[in-house]
Amino acid sequence: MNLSHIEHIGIAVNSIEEAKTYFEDVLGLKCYAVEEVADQKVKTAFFKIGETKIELLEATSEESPVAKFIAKKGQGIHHIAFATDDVDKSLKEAENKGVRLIDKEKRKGAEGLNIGFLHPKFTLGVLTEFCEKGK
Ligand code: CMX
Repeated sequence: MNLSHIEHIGIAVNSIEEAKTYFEDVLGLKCYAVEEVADQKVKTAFFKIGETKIELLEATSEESPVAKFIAKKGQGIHHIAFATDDVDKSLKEAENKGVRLIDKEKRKGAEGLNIGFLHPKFTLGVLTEFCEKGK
């Protein structure tokens, strides 16, 4: 599988406004974008460090996967996203190796990226995402 780097780490938070102060005031990172992804029922905030981003995730509805995650586990690391040159191909490869897919094919995520998720029950409990630059 042609993965190049960790594209981002998603962190579920109760409030982006409150969480931002830790990343900005303590770690000295700069929030460069805030975006709502209606399809995923989340608001996101992005910070960059090297090639990797931190994506803060705040639920916009009680039905959001992030709201359910926080209700069960509290705030914390929600998913890890790997950069690939072809999300559909990476999903197919994972499926062929016995991993259950959440997404059968790529869809649009934050920042115009194409994304696809693997089921955490098949990835050692770590929700895993593939990302590629939007085509
Ligand atoms: N990491 C690890 N495990 C997770 C998880 C996560 N982020 N989210 C849910 N789970 C686990 C739950 O703890 C639960 O485990 P148990 O059965 O042992 O209790 C199990 O998965 C089922 O969880 P659930 O709360 O009943 O939720 P669903 O089955 O309805 O959905 C999942 C789970 C992973 C399929 C769903 O959250 C999903 O489709 N996630 C992908 C999309 C997403 O998370 N979008 C938000 C981010 C979008 C973005 O980055 O832009």
